[in-house]
Amino acid sequence: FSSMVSAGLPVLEQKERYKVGFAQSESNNPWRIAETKSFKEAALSCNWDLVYTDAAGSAAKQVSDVDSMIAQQVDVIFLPPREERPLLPAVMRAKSQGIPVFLVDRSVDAKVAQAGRDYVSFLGSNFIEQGQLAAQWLIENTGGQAKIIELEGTTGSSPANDRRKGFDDEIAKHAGMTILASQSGDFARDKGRKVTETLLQSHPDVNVIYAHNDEMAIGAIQALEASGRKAGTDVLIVSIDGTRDALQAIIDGKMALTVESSPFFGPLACATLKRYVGGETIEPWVRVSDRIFTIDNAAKHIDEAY
Ligand code: GZL
Repeated sequence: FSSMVSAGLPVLEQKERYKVGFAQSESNNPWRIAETKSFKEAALSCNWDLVYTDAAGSAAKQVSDVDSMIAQQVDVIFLPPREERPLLPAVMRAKSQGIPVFLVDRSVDAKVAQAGRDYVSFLGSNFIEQGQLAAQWLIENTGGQAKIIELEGTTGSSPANDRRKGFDDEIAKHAGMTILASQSGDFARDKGRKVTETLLQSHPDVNVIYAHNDEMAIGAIQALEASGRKAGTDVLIVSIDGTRDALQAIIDGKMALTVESSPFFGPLACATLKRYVGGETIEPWVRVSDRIFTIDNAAKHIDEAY
């Protein structure tokens, strides 16, 4: 019976149906919409009573959404913390109320909260590796010569922090590769377009754009074309996610590469919860593995994209 008590985490008793909270951060892009759909499908197939909230891009509202789930005494919470720090108190409050929290697709500041103690586990991709893969492809395909604009994701979010770290540390090893500017487009298409427009004014010599997600990359393509540049030839674009629009842009020769960052967390959440209630100790990081999409395989995978 000792396996049930894993490092002071709340214990969930076995029962027919669980009341499961999913506190979504926003629904402003295809990735978020695909993730939500995956959770709602999982709720049906996994016999959950799903309590769903949408914080509309506000970390503060996401905190109050989690608090309302605690008040409703859900059995478990799946949380994609919009930013690494503001959600920490809510994660701690859930634990103090005996509600296990699984972080999905984004994490919290590891210097403050620990998997296996404050929350059960982080289910998600390796964002540092995603940044490294994008950098390594560029190094191989530009001969180590590039003038780069970086479009960062949501400020303070773990994917933005880690995709920047993974990419920048790799690029720093090549003197011929310069990051001219790095600015947040908040993972949003139109902000990505606007930031690219502005940065093109101050860096007309740019020949590579690295976007932390496909939505901003698509926005960057719009800005490049509005400036009379040819996306894909005058400027190479590398990105992350693997959305349908990105795969189409690759097929059209406007984007060179996107590193997959799967949004389909529903089945993994269902399987991991089953393991947890079955008494297993869950590893602190349940890793999602990601593929790379280029002109060689984009057409083959576009039908599974979102
Ligand atoms: C990654 C996820 C990111 C996606 C973006 O797990 O947090 O948030 O890469 C989304 O498209 O906005």
